Amino acid sequence: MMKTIFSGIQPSGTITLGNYIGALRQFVELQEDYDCFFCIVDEHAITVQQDRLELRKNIRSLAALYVAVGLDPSKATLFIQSEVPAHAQAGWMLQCVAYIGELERMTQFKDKSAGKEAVTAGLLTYPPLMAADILLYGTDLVPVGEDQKQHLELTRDLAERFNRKYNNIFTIPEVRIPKEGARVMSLQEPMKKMSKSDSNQKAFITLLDEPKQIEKKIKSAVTDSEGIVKYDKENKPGVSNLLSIYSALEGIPVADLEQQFSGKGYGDFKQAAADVVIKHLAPIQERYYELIDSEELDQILDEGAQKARRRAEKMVKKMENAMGLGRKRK
Ligand code: ATP
Ligand code: LTN
Repeated sequence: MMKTIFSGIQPSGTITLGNYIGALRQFVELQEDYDCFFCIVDEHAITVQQDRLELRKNIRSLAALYVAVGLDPSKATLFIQSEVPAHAQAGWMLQCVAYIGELERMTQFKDKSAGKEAVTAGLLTYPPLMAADILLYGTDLVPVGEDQKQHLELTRDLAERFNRKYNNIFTIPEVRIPKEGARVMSLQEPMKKMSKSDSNQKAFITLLDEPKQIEKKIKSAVTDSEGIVKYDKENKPGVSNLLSIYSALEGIPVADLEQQFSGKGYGDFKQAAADVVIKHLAPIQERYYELIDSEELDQILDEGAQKARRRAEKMVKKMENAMGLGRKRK
């Protein structure tokens, strides 16, 4: 039987080149060989305050981008998390399996709650909901960027704990992290990951940025004063990040790029990197604008939700049964 893949992206802004290289691009390859579920995790997005109109816009925009980068609804199931109630139901049951201590140790929780006066309970219980997303589909493999590794380990722990305490119903999922570009860094603070919710717009490139914006952002990317195009993550994080982006998009090894740009300054290098990014995003953007207001997109999401619901409801029943919720049914 075909193995199952699940992954999700938050509609917390327009997705970045980091999300694309670290996650989305892998999805497109994987749909050929796996039974894939790709979700727009809007319930995860509301763990921090969102503007309702913005959120609605970002959900639709992410759906259009899923299709625009090449995900094919006849091969992969594309859907919105909140349209499949099983996620919230299973999320609650897994919250009752998770321990507060292990949730407090999650680095994403620590980062996102640092310095905040009011932190929602949802931000803390985000990982059991993520575990629910994954476990509901009997997922074998979860393709994500490196930052999600810790959440995947917790998902495995929760699945094993549930299997031990209640009934052996969950498949233990494996994580899949890309070799190249697993961690695209901020253009402004290259020691930090590129994030779509960064307050500095110049720190990230979104998939919908116009060529002029892309050029401007890459030209103002923080580098160093050495003037040598060389990969050295410790001492030259900015240049190394641009090299990684270039290499990941073009499939050219970093060593070849170093050679190609030896003796050239950062100006030439940055121009070439900007051209590569613009070239890769152009066809995606063209397809995006065809889809964004189309009925086709609604149809894809309706069908995706229906398929996901059918599959996820079965697992919710098994979970309820294992835990003794409700009444016994034949
Ligand atoms: P936010 O800034 O709202 O926390 P995010 O940009 O970190 O969001 P997510 O929606 O949390 O993005 O992540 C979607 C996918 O993209 C995940 O698989 C994640 O690992 C991957 N990803 C996110 N940022 C990067 C990055 N800088 N480099 C590589 N992969 C990334
Ligand atoms: N936590 C992830 C988004 C996410 C996810 C998932 C990824 C939610 N549910 C299930 C993979 C599988 C993030 O912040 N990138």
